[in-house]
Amino acid sequence: MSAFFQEAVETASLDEIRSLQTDRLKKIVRHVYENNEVSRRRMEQRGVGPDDIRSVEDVRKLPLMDKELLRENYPARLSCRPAGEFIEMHMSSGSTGTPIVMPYTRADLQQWAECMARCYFMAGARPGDPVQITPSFGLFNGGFGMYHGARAAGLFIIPTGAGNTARQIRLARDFGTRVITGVVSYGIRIMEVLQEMAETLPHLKIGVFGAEIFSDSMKRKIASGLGIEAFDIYGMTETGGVGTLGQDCPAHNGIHVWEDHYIVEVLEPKGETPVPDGRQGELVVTSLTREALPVIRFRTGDLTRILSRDKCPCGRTHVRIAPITGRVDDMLIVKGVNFFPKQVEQALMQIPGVGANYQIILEDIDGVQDVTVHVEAEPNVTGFMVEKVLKEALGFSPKGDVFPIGGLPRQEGKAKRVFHKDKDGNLT
Ligand code: DLL
Repeated sequence: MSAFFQEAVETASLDEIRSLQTDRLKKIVRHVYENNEVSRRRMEQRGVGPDDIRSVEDVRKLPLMDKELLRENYPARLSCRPAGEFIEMHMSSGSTGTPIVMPYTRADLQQWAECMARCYFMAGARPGDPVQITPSFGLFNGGFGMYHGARAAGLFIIPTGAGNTARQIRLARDFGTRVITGVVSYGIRIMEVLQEMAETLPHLKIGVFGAEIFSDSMKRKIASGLGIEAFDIYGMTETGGVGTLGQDCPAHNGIHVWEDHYIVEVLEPKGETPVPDGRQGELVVTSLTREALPVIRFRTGDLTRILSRDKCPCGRTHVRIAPITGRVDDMLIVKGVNFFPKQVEQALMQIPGVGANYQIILEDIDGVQDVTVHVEAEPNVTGFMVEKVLKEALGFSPKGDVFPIGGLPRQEGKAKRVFHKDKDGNLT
């Protein structure tokens, strides 16, 4: 069987992709302009309309949008279709009050399933393969997106949802799960429980994980701990959910973004100036094929860079971006040093005997930011070893505290890694 779900489009030439993007951009801008008042007004304020869009590059003429705009227009005032056409919705709550809602028409659901099915195929899943879907089935898009995609890819779905890891392992063993999907920290959880139970899952070959920072050393740890090939899947509520923005392929050299469905730009964080290929910036995304709420130049808040626009050894031609470094607002500044939580993860995971759970704790001591890293590890790992590795990686030395494996709290869903400690010692 072919290694591709949709070979013609996944391997289309650069010219073909550009011409498809141009056609689709013209259409989607007209669609949004004609069917949504808020968006039309925003375009008019910028002095641009559908007739000004003649090529992909003209995307730059359009106004940028952010999460705030989506929140202000809760529940669905940015929709371009009447609510009677919605057949599903998902929502992300984030840390501040008003949630962001993404409504789906029938066509939107199909688009999502197609993107997600491509990701499964790219990871090596084939019709009939048992896939265990471990994100929650609810407002979070992870569970349902992986479900819709698995339907389209013809997989055998084991929709376990989140939690009850011992039961997950039992089902994986009894049904021969070949593909497991989840948020990164749940992959870690399964790995730990398997180790505690002294079990292995010989049928398990493929892990599709995302939704959280995923450093290369964490990828290696999960891959060897579960005996699988691990893939990094990307997507977000605003673009239509998990898998819409793509995944890495077996060459593991960047995330292929599905360019027939999305245009990506990398801009200076919070600014408007494009950064050259290879340089890190904020990813900005335009949905080309969504009906209800296509985002136009949406500031994702995620930091990445364009890795390559060349044909990949896997045969695909869609642009590759680097794994996400972190969010624009995630950068920590301690003792004059700027760093991202991902750098801490990358450094910690290189210490033999260190577990996969950690916390970065920031505390204000007399106006000076102090940082302590808590990490789970085997008894042979000391705080001094942790401090030494962090000093090499970051250029300054946070305090390192080692906890036994299982000694740090776990959350369901996305793991929180950075905490602020207040005067009374409470972590928030
Ligand atoms: O997290 C979609 C998803 C579910 C992706 C399951 C992968 C697996 P949201 O809850 O809207 O949607 O959060 C989107 O999560 O802007 C990134 O900051 C982060 N994120 C998603 N995938 C990755 C990844 C889902 N592969 C936000 N690596 C995004 C790093 C990721 N961060």
